Amino acid sequence: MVETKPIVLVTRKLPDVIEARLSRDYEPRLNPNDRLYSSSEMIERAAGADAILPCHTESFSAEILEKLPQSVRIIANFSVGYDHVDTAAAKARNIVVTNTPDVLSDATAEITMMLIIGAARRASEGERMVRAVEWRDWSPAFMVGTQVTGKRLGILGLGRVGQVVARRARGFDMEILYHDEARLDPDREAGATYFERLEDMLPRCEFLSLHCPATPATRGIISEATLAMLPDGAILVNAARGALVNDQALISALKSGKLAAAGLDVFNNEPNIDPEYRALTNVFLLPHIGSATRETRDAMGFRAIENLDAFFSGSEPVDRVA
Ligand code: 8YV
Repeated sequence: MVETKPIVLVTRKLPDVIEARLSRDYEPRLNPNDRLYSSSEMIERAAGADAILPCHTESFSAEILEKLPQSVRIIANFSVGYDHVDTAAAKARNIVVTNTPDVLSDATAEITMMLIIGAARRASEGERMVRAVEWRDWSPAFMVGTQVTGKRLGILGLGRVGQVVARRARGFDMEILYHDEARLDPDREAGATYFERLEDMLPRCEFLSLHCPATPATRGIISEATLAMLPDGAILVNAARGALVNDQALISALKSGKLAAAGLDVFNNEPNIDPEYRALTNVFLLPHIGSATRETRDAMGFRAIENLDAFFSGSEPVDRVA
């Protein structure tokens, strides 16, 4: 008897090795040209599919989930963040949702360190100046930035990525402070100082790095009020989600000099970011590439497939989030 393979709608072009593995055990509907599907196109393409393997670029709001064909039983995300999925609505429709934690922590922590150093040492400004043939001389005051070594780094959300960032930052002799919903056990805390209240930590943060998910409780957590609590000349970095930040508040703090600089890999409304960021010299900008290494993208794909394998073999996917 020939067993039918589950049909998986793959919304984006994935690494070849992942698509090959999917083709072995599933009937994938691939997107070889990596065209961004509109929601209605995605819904159409999902007709008869058992699973969807999307990226954070696809939205699964309650309205979209409502319109998905009944055949779809699992959304196995190729991402650790799942703020693009309304998990309550997925549960209500009996659709299992999984993510890909752990495998992208190192890559995202690398980008975070790049943001910290790039923002502090004025990497964008310097790079642009050299390329534009505007580098004319040198003086003791030329391109002076903020030293990273030995500074206090506040981490908002000491989860998987936050803990790796803390380890890497300790390599720069940084002192680690953190705020999270609850204090971690001493092993994972590794000497970091816990603050139960964010407002108690912020005044001590020479650097602040965001590593919490975007949820109703954290959206816009970086606001005029919280930015005002940072010491003058602090540096903010964000490799988590743009939704954590109120753009107008951050842009004002960068313009006024309240913040010396910011390093941003994620934004509200990507890729159509607030255009004011582009004109600021004290912000180091990257296009959401936290997990963009060959090793990590492969690992994310395999992790998503592990979740599909578990689901279709009747076990509980290890990364089930809804
Ligand atoms: C990915 C991310 O590039 O995994 C996440 O949550 O933000 C990124 O690292 C993207 O989400 C892949 O879908």
